[in-house]
Amino acid sequence: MPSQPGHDGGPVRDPDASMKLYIYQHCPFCCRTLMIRGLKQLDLPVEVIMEGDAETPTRLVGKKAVPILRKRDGSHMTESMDIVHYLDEAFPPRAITAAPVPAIDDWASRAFKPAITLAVPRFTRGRFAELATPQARAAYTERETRAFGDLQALLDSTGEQVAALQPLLDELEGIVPAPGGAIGDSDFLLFPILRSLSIVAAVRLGPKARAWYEAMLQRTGMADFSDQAS
Ligand SMILES: N[C@@H](CCC(=O)N[C@@H](CS)C(=O)NCC(=O)O)C(=O)O
Repeated sequence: MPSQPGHDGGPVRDPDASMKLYIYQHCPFCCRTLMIRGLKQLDLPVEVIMEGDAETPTRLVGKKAVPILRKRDGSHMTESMDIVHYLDEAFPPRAITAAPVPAIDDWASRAFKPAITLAVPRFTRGRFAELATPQARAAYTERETRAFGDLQALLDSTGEQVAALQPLLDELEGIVPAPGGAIGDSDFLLFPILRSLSIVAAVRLGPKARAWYEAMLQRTGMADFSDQAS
């Protein structure tokens, strides 16, 4: 991946070239690792593993899971929040300075499933590098059908699901942090949920959540999925 200029126009750090992040572009857990990469403006190479490619992750970490980080010493680690903390410590100064916000952590634990259930059938039809071949898309669709059931039925019940999500989005308006504040672990739980929801055209964030989300998009330099929302 080419270097991106620092957000302030300044130089971009050039960490040890042996480090590499393996992801799926749609994956909310991988999103956490891309957040820390963006917040710290790390010139850390990113490789997309194809859906259906069990061989690569199994060779690296003994199981089919992303995200994966290849560390400086050439060893590999999994678990998104462990990778976030590892990268934050490996490249000072620390980006994560705020304490966790229990109300956000609790909200995220309740909102994750309904949000991902709305996003997943759309992910299976999305433009993502990990789905670039018919075989990869078929493997992903099969994986998500195993996990979520009939994906077409989920699409057909979008209206009911969005209505059921609305109280959670209303609740978020009362607890979402002000935009631009100090970064904490809770941000890594909240942002991937809202970014996943960007692929769902019928979901409208409240004004406070939208302000926080758009500020975080800018701070991380990340794109979301709103250009392929349906
Ligand atoms: N607890 C893990 C969860 C990671 C996870 O569930 N990743 C999904 C992708 S969204 C995965 O690898 N699924 C297995 C597969 O691809 O078959 C983390 O936070 O990193």
